[in-house]
Amino acid sequence: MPMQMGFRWYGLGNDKISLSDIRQIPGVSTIVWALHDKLPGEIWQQEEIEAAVRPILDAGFNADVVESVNVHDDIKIGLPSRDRYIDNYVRTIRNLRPFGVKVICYNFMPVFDWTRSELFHPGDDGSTSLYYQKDMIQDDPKEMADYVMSFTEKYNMTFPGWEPERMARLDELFAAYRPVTKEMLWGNLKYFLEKLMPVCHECDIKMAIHMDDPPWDIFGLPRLLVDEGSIARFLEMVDDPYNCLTLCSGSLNANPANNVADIVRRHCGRIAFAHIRNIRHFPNGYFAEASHRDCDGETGILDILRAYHDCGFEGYIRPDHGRHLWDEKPGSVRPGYGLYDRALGIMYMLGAWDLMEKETKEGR
Ligand code: DNO
Repeated sequence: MPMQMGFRWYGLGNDKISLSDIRQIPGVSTIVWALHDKLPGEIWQQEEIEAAVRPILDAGFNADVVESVNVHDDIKIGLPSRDRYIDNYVRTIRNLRPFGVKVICYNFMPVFDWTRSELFHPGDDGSTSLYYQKDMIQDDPKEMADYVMSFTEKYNMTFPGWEPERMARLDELFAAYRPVTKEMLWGNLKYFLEKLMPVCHECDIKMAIHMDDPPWDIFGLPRLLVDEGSIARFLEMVDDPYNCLTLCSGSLNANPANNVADIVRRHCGRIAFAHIRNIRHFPNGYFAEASHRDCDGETGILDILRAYHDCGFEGYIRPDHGRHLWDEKPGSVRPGYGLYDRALGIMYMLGAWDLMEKETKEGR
């Protein structure tokens, strides 16, 4: 099975981009989807899955990758109630099986998913992108959470991992996570995955953990998947072919010490899903998200693609966040998930990939 190109789509009525728009981007076979109105811990029912997947299949795509089935906080915290939520997760996996789902992307970050200080930061060329200003994400999570939530309220959109129901209980959540050390979080992740592996085998569905974004502790909350060492620990901890990675180049390379191409070469067999994103670093430690073109950032996009190609990567790949271009403004586009820059990113990746394929075929 060759590598398959995916595009993240938020669903009918929830994404301004249409499936027919995506159809016109060359090379996309997979729609990366989810039930975006589900809270972490809820069971995804078959009728709901069917309603979400039907238009995707009808438009000629596969729906092989779900991003995300979010993990309930009680599982991450390790509360006795976790078993009930793990049972729900198992039932969701079983319900996804008849629709041909092959990979579930999820994360194990406490409280917040990805974290940024600015959603539409202007670049030199007039585009905007997600931006991280270190000193704004330090002591008090309220300011950042208020900024993100005021955006979602103003423009009437939800972000996965930023459910208003959870954000309204921020103090309570922080208090619940306070006793959870990094080692306890590792233990809770192991417990969760060990319970899931049998059903993953039964359903032929891989669990693919997303890297922590950014890859360091924030607001005193521990974060696990941050570098090569922690990735190796994760894979050994539950050493099972269904325990896999969503290797996100941008998340990892927010720490410039992470060489993503090396990590790909070391762990390619366990990467089920690749997120490709380029980061531009500033000397003060701030970073912005850049176009996928190698020289527009420091992530090493071409080396990463070559590493995947050399390893014979057969998983799913998608452009990750793009910049917002042309008419894409706050409210008309989800931060990071516009149409244009992700489409350009796909063409860049496929250009490099096709050339490598051609060279291999011709023995060059
Ligand atoms: C950011 C995404 C993440 C990812 C989750 C997976 O845009 O890459 O939000 O979907 O962490 O659970």
